[in-house]
Amino acid sequence: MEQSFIMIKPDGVQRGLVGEIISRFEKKGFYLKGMKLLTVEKSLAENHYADLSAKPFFPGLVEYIISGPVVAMVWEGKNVVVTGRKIIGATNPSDSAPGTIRGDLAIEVGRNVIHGSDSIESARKEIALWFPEGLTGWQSSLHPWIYE
Ligand code: DAT
Ligand code: MG
Repeated sequence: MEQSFIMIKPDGVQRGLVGEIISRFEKKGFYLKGMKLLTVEKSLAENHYADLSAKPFFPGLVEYIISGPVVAMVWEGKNVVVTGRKIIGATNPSDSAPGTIRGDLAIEVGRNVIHGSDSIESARKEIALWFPEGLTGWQSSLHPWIYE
């Protein structure tokens, strides 16, 4: 089934939003397939955001991501990449709808509390980058209550 890489950024961890954020994905019906708390190496942050390396905000973005521990996760489910982005909300919290994570919990684009993969292809790359050790396999017994 489809998977997405979701990361609670250092501000989300410092602000005590880990449980709140995980809850939103859990309650939706997505399955947690990988999770770890880690302090990010600069090279990993630069690699993760390589597509943005020419942007003026890139150095600040990398400093932010390495400024404290993050929670790296893999969530699984039907359309989890696109639906995960909807749950997260628009990149700039000024534009994120109320009810979304960024719309409810963040104010500035440079402190927007969470990352989510933007396509199935980037999810595949990001999961390989952040979980080179692989994932623990398990199946939720709730499956028939969530999917018809
Ligand atoms: P998203 O995180 O919604 O996928 P993105 O991939 O375009 O957005 O950018 C990655 C992160 O970079 C984003 O979460 C916050 C930061 N960022 C993006 N645009 C920015 C801007 N104009 N100024 C400052 N930070 C920005
Ligand atoms: Mg992105």
